[in-house]
Amino acid sequence: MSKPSYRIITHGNCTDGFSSAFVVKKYFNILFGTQLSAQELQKIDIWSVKPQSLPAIKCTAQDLVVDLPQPEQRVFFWCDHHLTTKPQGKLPQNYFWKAEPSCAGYLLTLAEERGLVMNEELKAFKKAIDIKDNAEYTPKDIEECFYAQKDYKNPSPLLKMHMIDSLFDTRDPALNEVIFRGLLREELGETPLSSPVIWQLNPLFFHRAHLENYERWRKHVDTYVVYHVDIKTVVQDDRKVTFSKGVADRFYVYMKFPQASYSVNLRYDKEDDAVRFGIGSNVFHKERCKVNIGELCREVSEQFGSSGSGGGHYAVGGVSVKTQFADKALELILEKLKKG
Ligand SMILES: [Mn+2]
Repeated sequence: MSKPSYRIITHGNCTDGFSSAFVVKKYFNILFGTQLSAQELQKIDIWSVKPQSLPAIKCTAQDLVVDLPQPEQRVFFWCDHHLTTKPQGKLPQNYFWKAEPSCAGYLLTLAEERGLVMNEELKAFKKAIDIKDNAEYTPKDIEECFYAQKDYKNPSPLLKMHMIDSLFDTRDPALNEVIFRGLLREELGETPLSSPVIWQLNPLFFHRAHLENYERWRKHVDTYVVYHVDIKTVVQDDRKVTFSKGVADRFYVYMKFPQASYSVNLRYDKEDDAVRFGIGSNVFHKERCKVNIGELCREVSEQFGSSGSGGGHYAVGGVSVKTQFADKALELILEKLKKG
């Protein structure tokens, strides 16, 4: 009888989702005490999905679900770190949840408990993905990762993770998916920072395009972004413009309005006929965040969206609401942020 073939289901289009799948595949034998051969490890399939699409997948007992909500079916392994997926009560064996900065970092900790030796590269990778997924940037980090640099001779691990992210954060969803899954299906190095298959694609080209797109976006957003002094909140309502330019730089508003506590952005999502909200607290001043934004997003989704369409972390979150309720949802969000 052939051994079961495993499948890793991870958060698509996301560096932490990518890194989580990477860690699980690379350190599979350490994590699970198995002795799969290189060939068997190679056969592990990788799926990338949006959190809201997970229920549509029929998961099996050979699935490993990472950086995503708990699936309905019993799976081989589940690991997440989002506040909104916090489980109630005791978890079954091989299920893990902890409020860690990143899922990939949490997985590395689990692997370390099972014998993985954290060398310098692994530590640098963990630190970078923790900063990136939990938005723990300093203004200097932002300067390095979101604005063009004089040269790229010595990129920091954090900048390298941004370059990798640029590979599957292009404006072409099909390309993103092909690259995201394709890279993870190849033979992996110790971490993404040193995986030959990733660097063969020359991420710097993708990153430079990304930076150019950030610049176009910043110039365009300057024409309609609004700062509400009384709520200390920046509102970027993309419904006000008929087109978008470039690629969103989600930290720009805090470079432009350093006095802000929160920012809210909203855009119409044609594909789902819904309005997608992103809410965040000032990334450089998280101490100003007095509202549990992940909770707020969940609340908003229950009132104006569908359950499961909203969530996130304490200081950042997202929610999708029905188009006709978008103004009401914005009103509620601003009211809550004002009180907070
Ligand atoms: Mn994550």
